[in-house]
Amino acid sequence: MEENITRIGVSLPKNLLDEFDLIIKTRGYSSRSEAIRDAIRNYIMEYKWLEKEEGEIVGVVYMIYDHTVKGVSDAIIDLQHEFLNIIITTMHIHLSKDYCLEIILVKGEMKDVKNLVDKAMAVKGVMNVKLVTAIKG
Ligand code: NI
Repeated sequence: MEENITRIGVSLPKNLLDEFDLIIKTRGYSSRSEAIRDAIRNYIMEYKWLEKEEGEIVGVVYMIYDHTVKGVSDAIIDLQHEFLNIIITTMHIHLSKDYCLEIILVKGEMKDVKNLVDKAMAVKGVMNVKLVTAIKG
């Protein structure tokens, strides 16, 4: 069945697109549009999953960021102080000359964890934020 298709124009940094193209080629996508549709579906699914969860959880928040972006390290520290009631511990790994990985162990209400994740995603210089929940109850 043919879906209603809308065309959109998107501006992307070249290196981001190059990397995306490389991945979709490896995964065997026949077109970039198809891969982008899948990526958007995953993004929506992940968001909805986070929306639905309630109650107390134990989880790990991973975030990758470029520490050379002005203010990003301070913003991440400020954020963690804001959420100190749900943060058990934090591990920082220097991935490369520019990139850092922050692993935050959290325990608390899902809505608070989600709030932390949303705010982390909005920090300029943060490239990727993932939440993996270990226990939900
Ligand atoms: Ni670092």
